[in-house]
Formats: sequence, structure tokens, C-alpha cells
Amino acid sequence: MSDGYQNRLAARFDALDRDGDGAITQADFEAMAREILASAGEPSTSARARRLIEAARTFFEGLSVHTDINMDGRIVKDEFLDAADISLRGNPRGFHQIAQPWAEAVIEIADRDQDGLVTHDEWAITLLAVGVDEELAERLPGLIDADGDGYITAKEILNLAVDFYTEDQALRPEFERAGV
Ligand SMILES: [Ca+2]
Ligand SMILES: [Ca+2]
Ligand SMILES: [Ca+2]
Repeated sequence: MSDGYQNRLAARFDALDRDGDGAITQADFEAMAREILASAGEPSTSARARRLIEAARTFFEGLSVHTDINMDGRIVKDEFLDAADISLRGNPRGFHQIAQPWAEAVIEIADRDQDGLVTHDEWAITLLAVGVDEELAERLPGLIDADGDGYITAKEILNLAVDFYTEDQALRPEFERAGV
């Protein structure tokens, strides 16, 4: 495992541990989902809000299968880093499966005007909601929009997320800090 990969995942752990209690839990993922809903002005009772909260649960459970070694519902940092090294690094297909429902649900919420397309501005709002700083939130959408059509798709963010969690080599600096 490269130092770069380890540092990237360690920073990711700190970001995912929303309540800072030293472990990633279901509650942290729910908090992240609720922050995204709040940023979009989406009531948490709507059908697509419920899909997001459900997807957060599925994402957490998927990660747990790979990382919560003692199965106590709390992923502590050592478990997270050891398990990422063993079962996520170099396993793009496995991570893709874990993260796909989440990527699709987040895209659905990010599409604030519900026209079926997520603009760069819409995606920047979502990035801010998950803790990306303003300067990066402005630049990232242009980099994530791989086909340059002006819209961010679930596939485009999934590709980035897969690289983020599974690629041992350094990513471009913006992507190193990008995690969703
Ligand atoms: Ca926590
Ligand atoms: Ca839209
Ligand atoms: Ca695009």
C-alpha cells in the first residue's frame, strides 16, 4: 500500500466520522445524507429523500462487510485502513457495487430543479454539503465531468469514487481531496 493511498483513506475516515467519536457508524452516514438533503432544501420525508437515506444505509453496510472486522457496527480507523488495504485497494468492481446505489441517490437529490440533469452548479452545492471547501467545490465539477457535456452523472462520480477508494497510485491533487 502506498503512503498516498493510506493518507487519502485516513483523511476519508476523518471526513466520514461526522460526529468525531472515533468510529464510522450508521449514524455518520445518516448525518451525511441529512446534510445533503438540507443543502438541496429537500424534505426528509419525500420519496427521493427516503431513497437517499436508504442508500446511505446500504453504503454503510457494504463498507462494513469489507471493513468492520469484529462486526460491532463501528468501523474504527485501524480497521478501516487495514481492510481498505486488503479488500478495497485494487478492487474497483467490488467498490463499484457497494457505492452505486449511493451515487445514484445523491445525483437524484443534487438535481435540485428535477430536470433529470445535474449541472456543475448543482453538483458544487452537494460538494459543499459534504464538507468540500469552496474553492475546490467550484473547480471539481469541471474535472469530474469527464465527457464535458456540462452535466454530472452518477457514472462520472462513481468513476471518481472508485478511483478514490481503490487506486493505489496518486490521483490528480483535486481528486485526492474530493471524496463523497
Ligand atoms: Ca462517528
Ligand atoms: Ca438539474
Ligand atoms: Ca458529463
